[in-house]
Amino acid sequence: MFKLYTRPFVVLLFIFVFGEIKTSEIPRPRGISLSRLPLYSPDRDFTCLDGSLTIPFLQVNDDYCDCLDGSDEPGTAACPQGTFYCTNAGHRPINIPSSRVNDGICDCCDASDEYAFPNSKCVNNCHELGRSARVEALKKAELLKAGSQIRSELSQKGIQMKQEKKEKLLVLNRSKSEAELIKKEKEMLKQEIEKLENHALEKYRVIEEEQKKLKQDQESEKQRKEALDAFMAFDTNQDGKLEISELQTRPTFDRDRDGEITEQEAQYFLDENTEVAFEEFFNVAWPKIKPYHLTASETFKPPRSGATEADDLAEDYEEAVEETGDTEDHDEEAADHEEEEGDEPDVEDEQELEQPQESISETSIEYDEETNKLIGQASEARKQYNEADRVLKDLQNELTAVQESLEKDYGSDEEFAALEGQCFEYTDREYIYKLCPFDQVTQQAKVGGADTRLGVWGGWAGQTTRYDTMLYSNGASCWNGPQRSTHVHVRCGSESVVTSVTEPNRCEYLFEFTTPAACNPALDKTSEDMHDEL
Ligand code: MAN
Repeated sequence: MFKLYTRPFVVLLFIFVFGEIKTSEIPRPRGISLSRLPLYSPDRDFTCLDGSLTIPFLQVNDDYCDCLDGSDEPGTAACPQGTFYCTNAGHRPINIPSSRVNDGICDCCDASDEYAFPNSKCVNNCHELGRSARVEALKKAELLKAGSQIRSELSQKGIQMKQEKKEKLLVLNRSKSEAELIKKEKEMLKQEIEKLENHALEKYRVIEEEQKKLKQDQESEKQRKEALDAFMAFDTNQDGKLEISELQTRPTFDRDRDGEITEQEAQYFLDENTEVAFEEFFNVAWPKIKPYHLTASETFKPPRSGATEADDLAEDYEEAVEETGDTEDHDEEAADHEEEEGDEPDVEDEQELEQPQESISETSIEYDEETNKLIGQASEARKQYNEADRVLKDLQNELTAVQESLEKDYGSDEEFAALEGQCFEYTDREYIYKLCPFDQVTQQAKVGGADTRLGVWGGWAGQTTRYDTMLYSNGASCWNGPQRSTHVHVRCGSESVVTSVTEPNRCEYLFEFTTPAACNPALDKTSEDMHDEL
């Protein structure tokens, strides 16, 4: 026996070859379907289908509405809530609101809704329409047949992929536990050796401190000598004090370069004093004088062509100021820079770790053989620890990816799984769109530029059936609007391809996508329609 309900294409073939089963020849009241015929029996009174009233059968279709549900007037427009059944022999029967009966507009292809006007323009074209509908249905059934074959293969592949992922998850979990142990072990080794390394470096820290201090002392001695030389040179009367008049003789202090050094100009360099002895000079006057002094002496450069004297002075001044290293701004910049570097990713931290924990000196300390050996061993231990840490992180990432993938819904039979990892493009006049199922949707202007994300995988959002629409949400923000999002209609087709892209609302996109994965005979609408007709 035929299992008609599971083989729609066989049914269609049958109908196509032998023609439709004629249901129109059985007499029945106008406007009712064959299935309701037993409810309308002329040899007894009629009970409204909602049970509210029983009336003589003669009152059925008498163009007067008796029943609240309109069931006594299936063939007239008398009841506002009634429905009229068009048999449409040769094509599909339909129900129309009975208000459309005899309204001068052809609604049924068999013209049965316009019976009051025998000369109306309505003609019965059900056979013609039915024929082309059946050809269409046949084509669709063939597509469904071929597609469902591929769907089964895709489903098998999906099931296998899922199984493989489950197995991979087990392996990864085992590897992760091992990697955690290794990391712990490496961490302990590192800590042990670093302890020894630190201990060995301890004595060098003292030496380094001493060296540093010595260097600082030398440097401040140099500064002081430099200041003293300048003081003695400016103190022309050699009285151990620097006075305004002594500065006024030197063009270096002509700040406004007008050829004259006023008392105010000179006083500025003495920090508003009238005279200063060396200590005061060193503390308050020298920091002001030094940049000008350096400009006028060793850092002086001949003017560049095109540059004004003022430009040159400003440049020389800046260089000199930098050399003195006493401007707050510069210190702040350096601090900012260091902070930025502090935000750098792990790579740098790792590199740092490979160095001895605290750098002893960039300069001249030489470690003894034992210390060098310990530094080498500690550096190797840090390297191994970092490597173990990296392996663990990689495993964790892989594990998360497999877990996430296992949680995704690839269809009732895993039939959509194989689409993941592929991308499907569609180009219109302005943009190239890319659908990467279960991942994201992007848009790129044809003229180039960066991709705009139109959404990331957000799940299935079908209304009729769960798997007929995909949703991609949380895309790039729309200017002055919401985040972009995309709905993808998924339909049965012989191959996986995006057939159209539209933007029904600003920043809301609609893709039409066909794929054999959606050729599910269990959900086919055509087969249901054909059953109706039968
Ligand atoms: C871009 C594209 C369009 C979108 C506008 C909104 O031009 O993403 O699809 O409508 O931005 O401003």
